[in-house]
Amino acid sequence: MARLCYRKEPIIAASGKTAIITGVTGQDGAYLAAFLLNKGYQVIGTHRRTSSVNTWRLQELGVMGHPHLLLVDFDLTDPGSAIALLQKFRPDELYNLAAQSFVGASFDAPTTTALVNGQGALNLLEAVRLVDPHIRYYQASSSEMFGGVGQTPQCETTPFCPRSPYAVSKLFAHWMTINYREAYGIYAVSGILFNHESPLRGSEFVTRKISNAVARMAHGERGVLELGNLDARRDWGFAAEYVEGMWQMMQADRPGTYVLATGRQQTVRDFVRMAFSVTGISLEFAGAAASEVAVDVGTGRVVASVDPGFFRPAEVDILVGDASRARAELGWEARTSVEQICRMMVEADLRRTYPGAR
Ligand code: NDP
Ligand code: GDR
Repeated sequence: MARLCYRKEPIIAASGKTAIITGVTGQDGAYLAAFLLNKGYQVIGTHRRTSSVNTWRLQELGVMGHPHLLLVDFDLTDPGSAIALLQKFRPDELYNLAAQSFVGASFDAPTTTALVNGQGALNLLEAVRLVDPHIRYYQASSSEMFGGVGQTPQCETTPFCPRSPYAVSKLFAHWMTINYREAYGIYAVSGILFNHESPLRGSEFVTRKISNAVARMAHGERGVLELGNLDARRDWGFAAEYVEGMWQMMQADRPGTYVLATGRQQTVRDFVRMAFSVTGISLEFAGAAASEVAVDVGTGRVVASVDPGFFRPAEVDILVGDASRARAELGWEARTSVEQICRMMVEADLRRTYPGAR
């Protein structure tokens, strides 16, 4: 049962290495926990204190109850708690994945976003410096930091141009990571990851919102999928491969900054078309910008439409990455295409919506 994870003390794992993952209940946290457990790590996963911890992803990956996984509550915004966490567990590696990660929400909650994403990272870096500067630190940086730069593809030397409170908060954490590396010799790496998706993606993000709606409609639910900017272009990779890249960055001889991306770009409209095609529906798009709709060619029914309420105050039009450095120095490469990811997500949602479906 799930409560097995709430042991008071960890059991020493096979590799003898201990990793702390903040945000273990999120998409990447769950994949990374599974990956590290498989490598023989002792994993301490932190989550925020709530009345009921959100463990569905860890359960889907079958790692809840693993003897080498310990879940602990931790407040990222409290500097003393960061110090206590490291003093207690003395990890070899610390992966800071916890964040207010929804760009759209960061416009409504800029201060919380700054505190959790920005100061939270600084709290951990300070704790590393004070408790044990040999702890290796991974910072979950984001392609959103490139924002409106305009130049494509984006790589480690591309200038930043953040376009949301989320992106600004991540840029603060990114520069702090580099600063702690340079000023104190801490092994602190920053992974600038482009969008990565999976069946474990949160349902507010556009790919999962789409796969979820497609699955519901395939099972007969009526309704229209309402979306924001269909012209936004993103570089979508598979989350399970990106967490491997995080680990590879932490094993390199020297700490650095790395972009992980596929190098391909699609529009949100492309993803909508792809997702519906998994259930055999072909779409035709009609109308312009704020009033665009997607029509099921077979039935003539409108299945998706643009709702300007989902537009962001400042949009990022195009993000597409160049992961050459990661390929050359780490041997990391994205292997799964966006078409495969999209199919995987729709099929998982079909199963979840009506268990027993394919
Ligand atoms: P998720 O949103 O799936 O997970 C975020 C995690 O952070 C969850 O465990 C969540 O907990 C936790 N969290 C949220 N708010 C707080 C808070 N106030 N205090 C403590 N913990 C909190 O994100 P992903 O797994 O997709 O992303 C992981 C990291 O990588 C994030 O930092 C994200 O910004 C960054 N990133 C993600 C990319 C992507 O495409 N997925 C690309 C680039 C960077 P709870 O479960 O309780 O909500
Ligand atoms: P993003 O992901 O903002 O890139 O951040 P999201 O899936 O939210 O948006 C991608 C693009 O789709 C457009 N869009 C919509 N987005 C959402 N969520 N809902 C809609 O209805 C909708 N319609 C169109 C958005 O405007 C945007 O252009 C993700 C997060 O994981 C971040 O934490 C991470 O840092 C970046 O990816 C890289």
